[in-house]
Amino acid sequence: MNETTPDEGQLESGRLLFAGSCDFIAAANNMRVLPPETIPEVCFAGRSNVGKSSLINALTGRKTLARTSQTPGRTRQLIFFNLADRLQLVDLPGYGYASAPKTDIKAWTTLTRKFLAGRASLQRVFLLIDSRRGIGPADREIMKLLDSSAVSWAVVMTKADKLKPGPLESVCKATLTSLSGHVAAYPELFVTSSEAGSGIAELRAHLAGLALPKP
Ligand SMILES: Nc1nc2c(ncn2[C@@H]2O[C@H](COP(=O)(O)OP(=O)(O)OP(=O)(O)O)[C@@H](O)[C@H]2O)c(=O)[nH]1
Ligand SMILES: [Mg+2]
Repeated sequence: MNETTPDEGQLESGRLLFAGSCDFIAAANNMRVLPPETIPEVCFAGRSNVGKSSLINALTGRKTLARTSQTPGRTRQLIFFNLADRLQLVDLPGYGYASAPKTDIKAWTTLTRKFLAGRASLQRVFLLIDSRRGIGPADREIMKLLDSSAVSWAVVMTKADKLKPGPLESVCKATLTSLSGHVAAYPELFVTSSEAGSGIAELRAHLAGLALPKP
């Protein structure tokens, strides 16, 4: 399976980045109230309930930093977290929640589109895909949006603990195949479980490569 495999030094850099301070900075529901673009940023996008907030909690090792929920559509704003003034993590509202009012979907698309297109500090978008579902129609729409926004993006498979190794490998293969036509897509997958902790150290290592160096 085409998974990222960082070396010991990169793993250690990732560990150190996330061992430092992590602070909630801002919650924004429009472009006028976004925090300043002072340090590199990465954001987490994906369907409602895919596990964006849980992933941020697993990365930061803080169980209740980002609010998670059984109810899809919990995160309705762009939530900014600052890691030791080296990297900002942005938790985006989920899309594709079937019973969300049309106006909500439109508001999400408008705000997210603006954010993705106009945020100079944004280094990478992580598109989360539920391992049990694979890429769906709503994800394909977002992939198109990401391609047109000129920001590089990578896929993170979530909830890997829910599948046995064989089916997990199949869904990862199919996902990688779908990525091949997207030039701005990182050609490897991050396969994670926020519940079991798998793949989290590898993703931290990758994020450390996008962060400002340790002072
Ligand atoms: N088994 C398992 N469950 C997970 C994992 N990650 C998240 N979940 C569960 O999935 C549900 C949704 O998780 P959230 O992190 O709130 O999802 P979200 O993408 O932030 O959702 P919205 O904010 O609504 O867009 C919760 O019940 C989590 O406990 C995982 O790795 N394994
Ligand atoms: Mg959330």
